[in-house]
Amino acid sequence: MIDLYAAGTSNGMRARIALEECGLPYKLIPVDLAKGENKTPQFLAMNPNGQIPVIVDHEGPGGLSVTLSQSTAILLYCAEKSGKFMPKDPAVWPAVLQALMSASTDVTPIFGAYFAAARAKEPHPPTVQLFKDRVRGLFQVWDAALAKSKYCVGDELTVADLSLYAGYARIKAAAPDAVEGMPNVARWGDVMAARPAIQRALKF
Ligand SMILES: N[C@@H](CCC(=O)N[C@@H](CS)C(=O)NCC(=O)O)C(=O)O
Repeated sequence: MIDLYAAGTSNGMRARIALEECGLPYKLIPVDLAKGENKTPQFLAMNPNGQIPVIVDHEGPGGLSVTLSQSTAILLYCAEKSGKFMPKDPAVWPAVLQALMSASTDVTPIFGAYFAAARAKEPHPPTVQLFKDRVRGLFQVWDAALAKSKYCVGDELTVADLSLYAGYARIKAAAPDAVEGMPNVARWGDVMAARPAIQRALKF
């Protein structure tokens, strides 16, 4: 059994999507960020950065317990443990890695910056617009890629799709205009949203 400490943010969703899609048994332990539950001594012992998501796999490699933070590390850990969502053809792996990192390290943090700027006590409109334009720019590139393939990389659903969908779902809910007018992204988003595991994962 795996314990998942998370909240309904894009990083929290990424970890939960990974567990659900990989079919790994887990228990969700909700963490209330507004109440500072991520800064308690118990939580900091698991992740000194005081951030969700964190998993504790009581049956990790060699039967030992593993504590892991970083949503993309959790995603890759689950994929490796279950043998799912890694490309069958090793020649495709570099493209999947590139797509995965764009989804995890471009989309989510830039959206996080946009969200923080937009919700600041005294928002600075040009800064808010700058980050929103950056999010749009990233998704315009995804829209062009998804015009040519069913999933992020070819016809096979991989860890890259799971990562990108976590960011996309959050952006679509919180700032829909950042991703509107992109028909191929919308088509891919509908395919992902129809997956029962994704639907379970997004219910925080
Ligand atoms: N790179 C990390 C980022 C984790 C992160 O930023 N978590 C946020 C929620 S999305 C958090 O816990 N924020 C609370 C805080 O930093 O105090 C990951 O991918 O997991």
